[in-house]
Amino acid sequence: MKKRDTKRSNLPKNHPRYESLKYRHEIIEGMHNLVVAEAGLIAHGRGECFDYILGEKTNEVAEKAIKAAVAALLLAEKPVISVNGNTAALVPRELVKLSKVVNALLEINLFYKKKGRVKAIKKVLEKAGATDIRGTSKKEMVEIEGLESNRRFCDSIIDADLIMVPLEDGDRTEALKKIDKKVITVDLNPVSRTSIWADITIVDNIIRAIPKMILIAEELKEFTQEQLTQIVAEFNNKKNIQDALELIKNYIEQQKKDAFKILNNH
Ligand code: PTJ
Repeated sequence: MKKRDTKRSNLPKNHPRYESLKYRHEIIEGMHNLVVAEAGLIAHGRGECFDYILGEKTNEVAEKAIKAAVAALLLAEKPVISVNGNTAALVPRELVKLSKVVNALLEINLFYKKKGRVKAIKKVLEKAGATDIRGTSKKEMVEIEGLESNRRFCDSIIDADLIMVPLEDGDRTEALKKIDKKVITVDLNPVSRTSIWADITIVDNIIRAIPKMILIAEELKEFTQEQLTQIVAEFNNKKNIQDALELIKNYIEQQKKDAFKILNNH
């Protein structure tokens, strides 16, 4: 039987889509190591599609949300960053760094239950430098009311005032809002249920958003509580989601024009 090609170094660095191939590779490897759920590959593909129609860059709309999210994390008393398979495979070191800069706990919380997954993700986070990882012991867990999925089991999330839930599947943000939690998400789909329900929606790729959040956090750490409160108060999530949709519309219009120029010259 042919051996699986596991080396990221086998990807041609001069390939025009090297970055995208690199992250696909991380997701596929993550699936082989139990970190990523099989459905995580499909979720990644959906993310790639939205990223494409956003121009594959962090735009000014995302930057506004990132600033508000970091300010909210710095203001929170008990912030928690929820970690799933895709985020652990794509940005493990960055998640750990962000949790340290904003003083948030990391909690593993999975939609797809499978023996060995929590252990595999814990290992990845520990390798990335995490020392205090929540959500690893079923005995410590409580259930969030009104939630049917495996995400209902949580540890420090139940006591948190603010939870960051990147790449979510919908139901949980709604359930968290019903128990008065503040929610931040990173989701390339501006109209997913999570995006609509969250208090702060960062419409950006997690691979760009988390490093940017770390940079902004280093800067905002020096701000006073009043200054941070003002940043959060001035942010309007509804307007930001509308602006993200407007950017997508404009990008597609431009792509249409560019494609027609080529097609008309065929
Ligand atoms: O590890 P688990 O078991 O907790 O499962 C994780 C996944 C992601 C499989 C699970 O939460 C899921 O099925 O999510 P959905 O319903 O596919 O939603 C994920 C959302 O994240 C979608 O709106 C995607 O567009 C978006 N997304 C995917 N990749 C990225 C992304 N957003 C930001 N950055 C990405 N790289």
